[in-house]
Order: sequence, then structure tokens, then C-alpha cells
Amino acid sequence: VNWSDSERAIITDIFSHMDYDDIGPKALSRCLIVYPWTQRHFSGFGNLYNAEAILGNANVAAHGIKVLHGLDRGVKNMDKIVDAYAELSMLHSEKLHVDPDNFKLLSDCITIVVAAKMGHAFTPEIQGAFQKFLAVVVSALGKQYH
Ligand code: HEG
Repeated sequence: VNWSDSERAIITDIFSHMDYDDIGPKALSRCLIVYPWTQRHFSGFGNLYNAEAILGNANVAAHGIKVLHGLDRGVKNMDKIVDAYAELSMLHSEKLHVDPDNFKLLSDCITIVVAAKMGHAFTPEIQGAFQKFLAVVVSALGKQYH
């Protein structure tokens, strides 16, 4: 993957201002509500009966923050993203059995929540760089599946 200077600057900038504690819970809960089959991996998280329960679930919120911080290794290793996600890819494949299609769904939820927060500042150029970054991470997360 080739990154232009402007793409690198945009990614660094977005993550340096990222409000993990806000965006993480919103993105994961949105994923669980919009794509309810993703709930099957979180049966240990307690009440996920409806949107309100999911939005108010502290386990979902905590895991959302953890997952969003999972993007940090990509930001710090933009030139070796596949290596940076080898271990997480193995975990999601071999141990958690998460269908890799779901990575894309969660990444789209992250995009939507970041866009809603940034408003007009989320220009097409910024969206392009951000979605490119997420697409590379999603692809890397799928690399250890066979
Ligand atoms: Mg995953 C654990 C990152 C998508 C289900 N996920 C984790 C962990 C990280 C992470 C950093 C903690 C790993 C550890 O404890 O060592 N996840 C991560 C990223 C993305 C992603 C970056 C995609 C952008 N995860 C994802 C999706 C699902 C899922 C789509 C299910 C639909 N993740 C999942 C589960 C766990 C993790 C079930 C273990 C939760 C637990 O039991 O604590």
C-alpha cells in the first residue's frame, strides 16, 4: 500500500484528536444494532435485547473502546499493516471465529460515527484517506483466515 504525505497527515491528525471513549462505544453499539448477527460473539456481555439496552451496556462500551484502540497499531505501523495485525487476525479467526465480513461492517460504523462527530470537517478528501486506512486494516485482519 502506498500512502501519500497528505493521507499520512490526515490519518495522524484524525487519531491524534480521536475521542476513543465516545467513538468506540458508539461505533460498536451501532454495529450490534444495525447488524444484529454480530451480537452472537458477545453473549457474555449481558443484556443486548434492544437498541436501548445495547447503547446502555457497559461491557459493549468498554469493548468498543478496546476495539477502537486496536486501530492504533495500524496508525503507528502504516508501512507494515499486515504484520501489525497478524496476531489480531489469528485471534479473530482461530479463537473467536468472527466472520471476516464483519470487520468491514464495523469499520463502516466507525466511519459513520466519526463523520457525525466531525461534521463539515469530514471532507471527501478526509473520508477517502480514512476509509482507505480502514480498508487496509480490514484486509490485514482477514489475512490469517484460511
Ligand atoms: Mg475484535 C477482541 C480489535 C472487529 C469480536 N478485538 C478484540 C481485541 C481487539 C480487537 C484489540 C482485544 C484482543 C485481546 O484481548 O488481545 N476487532 C478489533 C478490530 C476490529 C475488530 C480492530 C475491526 C475494526 N471484533 C471485531 C468484530 C467482531 C469482533 C467485527 C465481531 C462481530 N473482538 C471480538 C471478540 C473479542 C474481540 C468477541 C473478544 C472479546 C472478549 O471476550 O473480551
